[in-house]
Amino acid sequence: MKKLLVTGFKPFLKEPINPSEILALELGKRFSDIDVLVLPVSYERSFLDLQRHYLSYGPFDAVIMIGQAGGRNSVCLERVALNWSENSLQDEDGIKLPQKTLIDSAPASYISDFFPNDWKDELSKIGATTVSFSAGTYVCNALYYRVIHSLTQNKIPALFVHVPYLPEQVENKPEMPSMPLATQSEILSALITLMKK
Ligand code: PCA
Repeated sequence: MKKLLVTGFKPFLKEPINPSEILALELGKRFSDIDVLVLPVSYERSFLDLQRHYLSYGPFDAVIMIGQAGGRNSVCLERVALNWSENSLQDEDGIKLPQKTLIDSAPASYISDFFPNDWKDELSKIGATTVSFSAGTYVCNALYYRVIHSLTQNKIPALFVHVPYLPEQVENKPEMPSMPLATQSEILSALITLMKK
């Protein structure tokens, strides 16, 4: 039986909820054998919290990190973790990273190549799912990069998954796409089942 660590993020930027937190907690109830962690939207503390859990309760066979990507209309399997920060937004600690590499003298990117493109097709039968080539340049990408570089070192699968807004988050944003929680949850559950195989 494979042991998975699944993480979500707290709400950020004045949003009252973050679907990734709700999903992580729900998945923890659905799969009694996975470890679940909800992380602060902090460059430093998100990594430190994940690292502490990983080293204290491992070894793990895979890590799935979930985050919200408002504006996207599909669940995005992130193929690339980029060694770059460039974002005008502060994190919840008030930190704004300079426009530079996240880790000096480290590879420009890591590619999560363990999952075949077929997974996207299989998950798309449940709801819109795509393979994305940019996890952005904010806290999610920074976490993804540091987890692969410093923890998993590509020895076990690590995957970042960005999810759209929930319908209640876009009630006053008519142009914004969203996806019901039940659909997001079914896609993530199917993904976990694929990763456990
Ligand atoms: N999404 C942000 C950070 C936390 C989250 O859920 C991001 O995409 O970087």
